[in-house]
Amino acid sequence: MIGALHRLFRESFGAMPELVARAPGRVNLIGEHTDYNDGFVLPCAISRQTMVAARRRDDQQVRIVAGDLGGATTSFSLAEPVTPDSAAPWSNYVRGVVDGLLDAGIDLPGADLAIMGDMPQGAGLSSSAALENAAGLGLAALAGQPNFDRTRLALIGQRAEHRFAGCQCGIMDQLVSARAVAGSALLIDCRSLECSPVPLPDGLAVMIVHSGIERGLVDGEYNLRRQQCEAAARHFGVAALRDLDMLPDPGGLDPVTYARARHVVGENARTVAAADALRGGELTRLGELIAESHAAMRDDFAITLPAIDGLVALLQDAIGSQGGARMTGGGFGGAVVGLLPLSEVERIRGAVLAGYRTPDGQPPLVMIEAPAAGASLI
Ligand code: GAF
Repeated sequence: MIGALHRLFRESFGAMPELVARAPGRVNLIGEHTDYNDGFVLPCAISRQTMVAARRRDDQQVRIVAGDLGGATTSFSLAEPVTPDSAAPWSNYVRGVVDGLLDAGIDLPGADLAIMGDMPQGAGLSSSAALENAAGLGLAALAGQPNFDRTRLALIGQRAEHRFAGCQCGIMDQLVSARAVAGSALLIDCRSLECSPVPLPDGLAVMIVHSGIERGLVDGEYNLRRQQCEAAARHFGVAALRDLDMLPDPGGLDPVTYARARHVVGENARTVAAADALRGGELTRLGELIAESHAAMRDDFAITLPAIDGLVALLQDAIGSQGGARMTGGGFGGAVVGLLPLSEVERIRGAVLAGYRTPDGQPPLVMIEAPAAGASLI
């Protein structure tokens, strides 16, 4: 990919880039919709990633070319306030990061940027967080800060989502893409932002199956879930649902909002327990927790779809008691994750390819992942 990226940069801007930054996508093993409730998540970074090649300019222009979008281009000036552009929505992640870096007092030069990645679109594997982090790190490096603090980088990416993309997301995607450790999942306390690597046991495979149902236009549902969780926290008199170890009686809370809270309170406990099970190599326990997580996302949080439930059931049946499967990510499409013995990969891949078809009738994309490292300059 790096050769193609260099070529794109040279053809677009007539010179070689000064540097290339990369940031990975992620798959969340467990801990869904807990991050914006100040809770726990257990994602790992994946080998699929986004790269941004960058070169300083002498003026205040920022020019961007997107290799994955047929060479689409856009530009803006640092001399004026940076704003979202509805004509090039793909560029809003970069615009938002530029605005965040400027707001943080980073003295950004003008820049030429070329973007390229190998993330499947609409799979819910955080291609936007990967783009934010790669662009942010590349720009910070151009401004003389190649070791820019990774937590700060993640917070700037999250700010870009909130202000430039309209998604009131939590911090999980940006933080794991910025701070992941190769070979490990990351147990993140989304209140303190403490990240504890949890090494994956030898012989455990992470399988990702893209349902082919693209996540799209679902920010409204996502933001609604967040509002419901915040309403539940207010009702129970806590700062965030993280503060509840046990679910209280509803006390007049409507059943839908109560069910949302039940998912989050249970999911926080499941996530901490799953990190322990992973550390201990207890695949059966891990599988049970992951199955409970999926059931709660389906029944209490209402973010799965019948076709996704069917794919998860297929994978769970094929895996049996040594591991488990669930939908991963924000919901309403995207990917399913399975944890299973490495020795069973080919049999289980075969079962998935034989038993599931995407909405356009194709066998699904199946990826076997080893946890990758967080954002870096290359
Ligand atoms: C999306 C969001 F961006 C994350 O912050 C997280 O809330 C996730 O959905 C659900 O766990 O990926």
